[in-house]
Amino acid sequence: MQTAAMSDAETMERLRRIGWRGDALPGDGRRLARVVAQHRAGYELHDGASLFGAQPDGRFLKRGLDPSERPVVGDFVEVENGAPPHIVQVRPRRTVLSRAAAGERYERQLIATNIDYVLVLTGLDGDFNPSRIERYLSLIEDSGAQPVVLLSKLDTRDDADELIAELRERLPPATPIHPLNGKDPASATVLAPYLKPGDSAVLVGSSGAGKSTLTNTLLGTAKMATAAVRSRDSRGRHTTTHRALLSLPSGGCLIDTPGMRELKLTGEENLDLFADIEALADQCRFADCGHGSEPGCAVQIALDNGDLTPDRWRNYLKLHDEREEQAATLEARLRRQRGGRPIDRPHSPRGQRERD
Ligand SMILES: Nc1nc2c(ncn2[C@@H]2O[C@H](COP(=O)(O)OP(=O)(O)OP(=O)(O)O)[C@@H](O)[C@H]2O)c(=O)[nH]1
Ligand SMILES: [Mg+2]
Ligand SMILES: [Zn+2]
Repeated sequence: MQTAAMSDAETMERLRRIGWRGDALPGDGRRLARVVAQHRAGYELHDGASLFGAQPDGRFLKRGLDPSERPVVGDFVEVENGAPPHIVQVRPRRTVLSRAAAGERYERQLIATNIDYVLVLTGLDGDFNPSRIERYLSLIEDSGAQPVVLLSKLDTRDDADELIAELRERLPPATPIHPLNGKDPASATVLAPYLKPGDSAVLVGSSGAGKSTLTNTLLGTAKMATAAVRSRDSRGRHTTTHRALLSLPSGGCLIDTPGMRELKLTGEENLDLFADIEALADQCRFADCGHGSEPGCAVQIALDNGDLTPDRWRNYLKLHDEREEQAATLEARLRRQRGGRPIDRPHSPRGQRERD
């Protein structure tokens, strides 16, 4: 039995290197592996020793199954050997980053799981947009992971300091902000605290922000394809089409993702990011203040004296309304589910292109 115990310890050690934090290993001849990619043809898994292909068990393909119950990149899964090996179970997720899927129907789409940090990458070119960064931070709030704001293309402009100062003023003091040149390894060393052995981070941001460029710099090889942005508006060309989890020389794991066009709130956000604005609104003279021309409106006073910027106020209102609307849709859906009536949701094919 001692050999088996030794090999369990070795297995555990290997899994820890790819981000596993749990204790119990599966029995029944199953093994544990992490989802590193998902394609039309199936999943790519890594067990800490080698990369292999696998298919999902039939129950993951069942019509009407909540998509969040299917294996996604970042998941630790139990695999049964076979030709091909197949995924039989998804282990409970430590953290989950999700958004609502674009479109009319309410559906939660998972971006990555079991991650410690979400690296929100924005270019200091035409991509720069504090409201979009706030939207990302709102989505990250209940993921369980820590947000880190990265500003790429520092090398391309001389007035970057102003933009960075504007953003620093606007975001919570505890949220780190790192300007960098994603092509320069020396510049990327600021990320070391988020990519320690066994840590996992996911890179998110618009197409063309430089996610794959930074991934390649951290890897030390040009593994991910990159492409120049349109000069007119700094927009990317959706070069990355699938999420990919990579092991870095630092010992950390990094997930590169396709640029996201739409970042819809799920309805479960707290908007803690704007707690100061909510506290302010509580101080208005009238409890039902519309924050327009009412006398004694604390929001108007803050806007007038510059304590609150109009752009941040507008973004708060927008995110607040969207959250309310999404929360109502979510609630209605849960009610329908409780009523036991079938939910009208067509089967979504596996391994869809993830760009949207
Ligand atoms: N000068 C400079 N160029 C950068 C930097 N980061 C990225 N780029 C360039 O920006 C362009 C887009 O970079 P990608 O890495 O392909 O962007 P992406 O975020 O992966 O885009 P998608 O895969 O489409 O989501 C490429 O031409 C990069 O060389 C940077 O820090 N400085
Ligand atoms: Mg890319
Ligand atoms: Zn008011």
